Amino acid sequence: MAKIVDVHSHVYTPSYIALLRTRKEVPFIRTFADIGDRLIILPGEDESPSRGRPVGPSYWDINEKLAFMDSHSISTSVISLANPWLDFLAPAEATEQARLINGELDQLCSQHAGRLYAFAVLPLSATASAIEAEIQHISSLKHMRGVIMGTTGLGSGLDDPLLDIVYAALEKHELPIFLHPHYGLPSAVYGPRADKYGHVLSLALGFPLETTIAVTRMYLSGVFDRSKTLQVLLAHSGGTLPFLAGRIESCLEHDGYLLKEGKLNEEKRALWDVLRKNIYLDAVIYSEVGLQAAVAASGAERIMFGTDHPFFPPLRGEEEWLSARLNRDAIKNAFGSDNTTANNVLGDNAIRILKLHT
Ligand code: 5CU
Ligand code: ZN
Repeated sequence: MAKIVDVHSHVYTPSYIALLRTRKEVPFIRTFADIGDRLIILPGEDESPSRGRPVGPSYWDINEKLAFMDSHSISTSVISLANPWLDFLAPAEATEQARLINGELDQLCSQHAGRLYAFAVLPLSATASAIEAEIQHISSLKHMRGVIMGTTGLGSGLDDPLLDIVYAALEKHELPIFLHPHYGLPSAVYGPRADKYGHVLSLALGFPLETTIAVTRMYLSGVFDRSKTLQVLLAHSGGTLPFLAGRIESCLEHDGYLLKEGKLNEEKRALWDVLRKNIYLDAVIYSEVGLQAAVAASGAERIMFGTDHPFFPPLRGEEEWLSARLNRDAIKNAFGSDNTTANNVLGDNAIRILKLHT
């Protein structure tokens, strides 16, 4: 029986939930008289008629995570704090919370050894050297297999040269970045009737485009030319990066300004090379078409199954989560009778890449 490993699985730890309950501004949890507890995290969500999403124990109770894993034949999950992580906290509080939450995550993994590993969280509002110190600490925790990061970096994005010492520390400790969206696109692009479309535009398009832009900026700024062994796991199969990589390369090769500035020299690695050596992609794409693009871009040996649990719960009380089934079916359909490759994507790649069960 293939081992299924979920590399995209979130928790809000008890201390983070307590923090969200104290807040009055996004992100926060509030109890409404008519609709109960709501998790309001996305920009502008406090003003939208949908009032975020219902929130309950599946977001924080590890027994619910384990029950979900059991009912979906998932043997191991690599859990990560969900968005917006510590991005909204002042530096001192972010630093303190990162230490606390990483300890909570590591302890949860210890209590369920072999079933849970984690991606740690970083205090990104703090200085690069405070972040570097937390990376050093994370590397001493037994169950940490990388760090989850949003797209803002130290405030001006992941192409910020000040992040080079963070990337170098992650390379040194062989900790991959799990790059995950949160902010989407400016709300104006969704138009004046966006409220009528629920969360569809921001989650289906805003999230993947945010990831695509963030990693393309990293690439264009030369992060992967300087940090040649940095590993980045892109959420949602890389947003649209696999599909757009050719266009990004072509625009680069046709840019007269960059040529004049000497930026198109031999040191500039091809995006295709970065995709095959520095990028891992989760398989959270819900269709064979998207998965095939991910495989074509990075190779099946760099793709890992995920669910995004506890987001996207079934709306009609079904036991099987549609989100998990679609991602599993996409793998089955993409690889047909090639069970070895399907099993690699379902679990064996994650075991090898993230050094699970060691
Ligand atoms: O449903 C959502 O808003 C989300 C979210 O915020 N983060 C995530 O990872 N998936 C879905
Ligand atoms: Zn997610």
